[in-house]
Amino acid sequence: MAVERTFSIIKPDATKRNLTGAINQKIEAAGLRIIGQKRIKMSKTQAEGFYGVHKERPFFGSLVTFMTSGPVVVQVLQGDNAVAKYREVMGATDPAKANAGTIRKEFAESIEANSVHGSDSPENAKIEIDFFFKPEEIVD
Ligand code: 3AN
Repeated sequence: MAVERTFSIIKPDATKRNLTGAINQKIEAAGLRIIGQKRIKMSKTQAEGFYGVHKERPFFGSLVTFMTSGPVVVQVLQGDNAVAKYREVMGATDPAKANAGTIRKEFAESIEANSVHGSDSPENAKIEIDFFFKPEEIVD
């Protein structure tokens, strides 16, 4: 299997409840290595840029407000099949539909405040990593 990188965000609902460590434990237990990590307050411009594909969706404004409402932890994860593997570890977007043991099933509050983001393809992972990280901030 190919070693890949994916981009992760631990969202404000999770940092607020001190869940960074518990989420990192699930990530590492799945065999994914955290090779870049920083805690930031996302600006409105960053959130609007990052979620640009959802610009026309009815929840866009609310999503931007939520993502800028508190600290987030942005991460680069590396491992075999990292993109698909992390999406499995996260669980479905809607926590009510997420499988047992997933981050969203255990921790998410709602479809919006769903604790984590993970890239949906290797191509988007590269774009998202480049959006938030300088090369020297990633150490594998
Ligand atoms: P995922 O994060 O599982 O890839 P996307 O890319 O469809 O899901 O959605 C991006 C983010 O937008 C979600 N993580 C969630 O916070 C928010 N979101 C998605 N669908 C809804 C919805 N129906 N209502 C409110 N927020 C939503």
